Amino acid sequence: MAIVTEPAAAGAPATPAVSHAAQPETIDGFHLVIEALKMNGIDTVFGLPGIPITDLTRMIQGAGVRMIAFRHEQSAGYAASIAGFLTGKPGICLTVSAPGFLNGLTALAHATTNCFPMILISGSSEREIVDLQQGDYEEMDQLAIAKPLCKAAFRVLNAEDIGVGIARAIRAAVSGRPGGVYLDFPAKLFAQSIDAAHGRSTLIKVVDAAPRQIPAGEAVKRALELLRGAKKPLIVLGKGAAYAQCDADIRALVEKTGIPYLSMSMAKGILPDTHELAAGAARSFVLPEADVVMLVGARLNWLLSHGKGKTWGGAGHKSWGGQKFIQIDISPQEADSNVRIDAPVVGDIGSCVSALLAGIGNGWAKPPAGWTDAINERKAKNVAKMAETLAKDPSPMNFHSALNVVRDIVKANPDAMLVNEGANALDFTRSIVDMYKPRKRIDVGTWGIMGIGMGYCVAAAVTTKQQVIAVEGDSAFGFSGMEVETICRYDLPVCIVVMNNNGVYKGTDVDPTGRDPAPTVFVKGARYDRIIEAFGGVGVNAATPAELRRAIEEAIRSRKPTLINAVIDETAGTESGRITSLNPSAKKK
Ligand SMILES: Cc1ncc(C[n+]2csc(CCOP(=O)(O)OP(=O)(O)O)c2C)c(N)n1
Ligand SMILES: [Mg+2]
Repeated sequence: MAIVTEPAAAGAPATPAVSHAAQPETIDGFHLVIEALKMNGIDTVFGLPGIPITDLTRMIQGAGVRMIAFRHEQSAGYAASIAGFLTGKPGICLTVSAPGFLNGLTALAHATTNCFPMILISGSSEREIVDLQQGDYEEMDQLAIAKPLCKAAFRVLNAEDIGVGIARAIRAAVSGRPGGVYLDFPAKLFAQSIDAAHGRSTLIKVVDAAPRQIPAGEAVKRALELLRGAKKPLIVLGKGAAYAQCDADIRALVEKTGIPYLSMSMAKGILPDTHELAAGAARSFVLPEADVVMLVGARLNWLLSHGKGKTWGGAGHKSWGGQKFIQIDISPQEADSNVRIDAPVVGDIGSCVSALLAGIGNGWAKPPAGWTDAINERKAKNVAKMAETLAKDPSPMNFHSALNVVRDIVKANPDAMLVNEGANALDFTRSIVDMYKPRKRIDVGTWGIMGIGMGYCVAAAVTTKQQVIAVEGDSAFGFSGMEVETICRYDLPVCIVVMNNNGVYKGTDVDPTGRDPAPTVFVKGARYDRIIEAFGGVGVNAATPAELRRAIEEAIRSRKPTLINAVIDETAGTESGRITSLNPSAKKK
């Protein structure tokens, strides 16, 4: 006998219209969402509860999926974005309507810009009220707002469509060039009850979510011909190469061809920074000198001076330096974005690199010794100069003497995750601290964004289970500092080193009128270490490299949440770190 089930009102259980038979098993939107996520291998959700998703966060936890609750959605979003980068699965961030959604949106845009797979799932208010602009609780047309900031955006209105919505979101996030996806779940969706067997039959386990994209044979041949003719070849590894998780093949590509390589910040460690073909210490020599440059998952954006100008040996600030480029990228639209790409190789990086390796075979002629010798000479000189600087022990401690400690500790703990943000605190760490393994360094990314710090720490600890070391500018830390409570609450092995130079770039500015503190300076001698003590973590004030070393080593030994206030000379930094020239006012000076 057929039993008709009325659609449930929000929050109310479904009522059978015929009562003299056993009630059919029903399933609601909450559970369909959770089952769809679990079915697709989602084991962690980052978010912050509130209407209409409070019960969802509880049920997620009850269903055995890890629900990591933050103090601010932006941190939850950054955590999801970097979890996506580290695992290749979409990182999930769950937020409440309007303000919570907006707080998560920066991270969604960041994920899209950085090509990290992430899904922002947000509860939203009632469509019929929102669309008539009748002033609902947290009213906002979230789908429309999210659209320009993500790769795809979907709204699900019916419980039967939850499976399709989640499947589409997963595919959009991880296939092709990964990115951020927005999924809008209006409050009513969660309470809809439908027949359980039917509901479950609508869920989709996504098959081959990120299909391989094989490059065309002629594209590979064209690239190899160009590379074969090069006298001064160079490989540039970007974070796309790290994301691809084809580390052994990338290493083989470098070693079989003998071509020196540069690693972009988050590509450091795909091959160890100490590898004989690492050219990072001679960057300003190899970029203008190279004749053929092979970009592997690296875009010619501002971080590579758009592939032109003085950095590349061009006569003027926008002129082409004369290099020929091979670009391996999953997006066919990436080539020619800034300069001519002579040999685009379009496909997923794993497939492209293995196709190149097949074409290279054995016995590839190494680049002329003149090229590699000249690089090695520059490297030796710069490494010696750096060693001299690092050996100094000034008082107060400066970035170099503090980071020399971090450098040793990362060398001794190559599996540790390194989170890094700030200006000087970022640039000096990137150049001083060598990385030895892939996907260990995570930082401000394409935008040079402040605020990723604590969210990244949480995600790195949760997804990798490794020790996390965060090197944070004191300004950078402030953007997400409240999440030290989250780190303590989940008892994560995170050691935060706040490079405290009393401000943004430096702590020395003054208000010319003498009224207020200058916009770049903070409370002098602040004790960031005391913040973590409020939540039961370990706080240490370190004024010397020896104190800093002892504190980090103890944090690693104990795996306790630790915050070290590293007292740095407030005069040591420079305006904007390495990118002073991007400041219009600094340029005029
Ligand atoms: C979201 C965001 N807001 C502002 C900035 C501008 N900004 C760049 S670096 C920086 C802070 C630099 O100071 P700090 O973290 O203390 O590093 P330091 O140079 O002092 O080591 C700021 C505010 C940014 N990059 N991102
Ligand atoms: Mg600072």
